[in-house]
Amino acid sequence: MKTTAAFVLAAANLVAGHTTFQSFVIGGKDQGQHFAVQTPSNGNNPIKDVTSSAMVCNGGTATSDQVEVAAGSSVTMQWHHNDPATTSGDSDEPIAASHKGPVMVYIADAATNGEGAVWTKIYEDGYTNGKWGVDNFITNKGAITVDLPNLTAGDYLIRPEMIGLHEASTQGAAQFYNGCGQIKVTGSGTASLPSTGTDMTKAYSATDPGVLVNIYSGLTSYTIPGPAVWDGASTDSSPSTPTTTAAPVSSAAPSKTATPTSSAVASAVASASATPSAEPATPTETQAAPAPTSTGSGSGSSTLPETFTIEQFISWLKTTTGSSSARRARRAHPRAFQL
Ligand SMILES: [Cu+2]
Repeated sequence: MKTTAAFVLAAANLVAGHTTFQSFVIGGKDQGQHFAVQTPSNGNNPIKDVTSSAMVCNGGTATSDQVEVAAGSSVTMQWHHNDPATTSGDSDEPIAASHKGPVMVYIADAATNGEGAVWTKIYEDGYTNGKWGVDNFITNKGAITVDLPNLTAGDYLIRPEMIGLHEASTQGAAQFYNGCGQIKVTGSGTASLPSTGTDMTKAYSATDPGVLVNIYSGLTSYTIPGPAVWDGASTDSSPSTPTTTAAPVSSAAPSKTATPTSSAVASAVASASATPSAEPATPTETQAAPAPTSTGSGSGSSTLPETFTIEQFISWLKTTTGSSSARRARRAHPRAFQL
């Protein structure tokens, strides 16, 4: 397969549907790519080890730029499949639709650098009436909008996160995506974050019911992992109580209007240098999807021979793309085409 590897990897790059947090939208205005948004260290690839230090800010490094937001106002965090965004003709923008799972947002005092038990959950959207947080995220074109608590003025890190559960019936295969943004909260808010929060390297376990879960078996409810959403007032958060969302959860419907007037404060512009790359190679694909015949390797259409010409490869790719079963297989198994 020496001669084919490059082609297969190229094809895998087209279908690996990951995502990253890339910009703030304040008052309807995009503040610029990676302005006050830390650039992840590993492109758009997911984290699979829930104890990884990348669970804090996706390996990003703090920069001195911030966006200003008024306490109690709404903040929108924009994600894209590729980094930098390739929005036109990218069917996996902002994330592959196979990546069903919850969307959550945490906040911490910026002085902590996000390290330790310092994070407070302020938003979550799990699984409500058959819709996942990620489904709503796709409907909103990759925008996650939250109303900030009435926080005391100061510097904070805000950390949106989502989990791709499409392979999560295998332990260690859930895909975690997070990113950290740097905000300066203004105004005369009075709510201080709870003194003890959540350590993001200990927030989840690989066996949490919301992390090790088969989403293809007629799920009727889903337990969002991590702490409960803070009520915005109490000084004590409850870091160990996960929320089950059969019923709608608080602020599950993101509002789209950012009414407060807020301006971006520029002291530096973060560089957007992360290059998307293929997900690390995994030799086995164990997820049982609803369509048992979907193997991802062109079932229902032509098979690619061991060696082939570019023309053969292109025509194979066309038959594969045109086959609905193969397309479904790709959606359900985005890594099935990778080596
Ligand atoms: Cu992905």
